[in-house]
Amino acid sequence: MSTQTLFNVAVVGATGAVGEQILRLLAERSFPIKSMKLLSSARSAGTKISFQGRELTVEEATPESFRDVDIALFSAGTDVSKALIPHAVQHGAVCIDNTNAYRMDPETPLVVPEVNIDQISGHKGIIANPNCSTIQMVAALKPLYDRYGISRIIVSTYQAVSGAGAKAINELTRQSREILDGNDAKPDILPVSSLPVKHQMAFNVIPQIDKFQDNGFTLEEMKMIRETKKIMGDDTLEITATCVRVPVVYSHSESVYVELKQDFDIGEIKSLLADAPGIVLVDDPDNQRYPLATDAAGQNEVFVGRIRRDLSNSRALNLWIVSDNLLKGAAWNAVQIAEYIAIPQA
Ligand code: NAP
Ligand code: 3JN
Repeated sequence: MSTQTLFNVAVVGATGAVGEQILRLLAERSFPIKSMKLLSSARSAGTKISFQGRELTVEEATPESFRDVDIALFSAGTDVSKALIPHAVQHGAVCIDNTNAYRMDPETPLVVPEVNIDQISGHKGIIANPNCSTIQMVAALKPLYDRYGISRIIVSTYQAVSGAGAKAINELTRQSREILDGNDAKPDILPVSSLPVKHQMAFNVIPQIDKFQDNGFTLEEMKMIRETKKIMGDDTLEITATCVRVPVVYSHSESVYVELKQDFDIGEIKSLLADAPGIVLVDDPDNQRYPLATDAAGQNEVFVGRIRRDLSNSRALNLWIVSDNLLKGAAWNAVQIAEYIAIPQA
């Protein structure tokens, strides 16, 4: 009889929107846990969270929190990851980082299991989870990349407010009520940036996610561009992105134009996607069936539809890609990686 190895696990950002989903998934999937440590800032230290039927107390995350931790999942922002991950690694923990802190570090694998799980074997204590908008796009495009090659991608995103954290969800709800009650909506959080200018999110569309860079793109757009090239292992890929916040609570949607390197058959494209791991094909225009944010919310998969050959370029196609940004875009991708580390694969 084989005995399963159990792990001391820490979740940093346990009180946040992503941390909550990580805890739910670890419990639901019976992750092999010896002990669980819930970490946050000093603000939430002392909060009680129920995990696998036990009430655990949240502790403030400090460099010493990682003594005896085997696997640490970080989703408390880039600054926290930069400050604490080196200590966690020094204490021997394998860190799965949901933030931008180490994604482009050449020593750190940037992993979407369906695309490049082979990369994790080279980790040096840190494995980075890509940005949510990147994850769902590369998961859907990988089968096409492998079969035909991809030369160019043009993506426009329609991102849910939950991508900006629990406070942004509250902001959309509050503003929607204010407007429906006939009052002015008071902008407070979005767009999240260091500048004091804020915009109404309810009944609006904001073409800014994260701060602007010197080249006129936002950081979210640059994350998509750089991360996609790193994950695909292809610096020659031409990519442009426009990232937009929409008044949706869960699931990011993306309109993606892709130029392939070879001629293709649209039926074969659909079959490839229907058979791809983690992808659900929803493409039945006759019956008005296509991926919807509301249907993807709460699901781990990436949903793809509206697949059609481009009218201006016969080697290009257009797709609509939708996935729950807190799940495949963050928590589920991280838990998948944790399972690859912890559980011997068949
Ligand atoms: P959130 O709902 O605002 O939660 C933030 C979490 O971080 C809370 O648990 C908070 O604890 C904790 N935290 C904040 N400052 C801290 C500190 N100094 N030390 C320790 N913990 C601290 O945000 P979220 O949506 O869960 O996102 C959290 C982070 O995950 C983001 O900043 C981002 O880096 C990453 N993320 C990644 C993706 C992705 O695309 N893969 C998607 C979403 C988020 P308190 O309760 O004490 O404030
Ligand atoms: O806004 C979204 O929809 C996704 C946001 C992701 C995010 C938010 C704050 C900080 C990130 C990220 O994952 O890239 C970060 C960050 O880690 O820098």
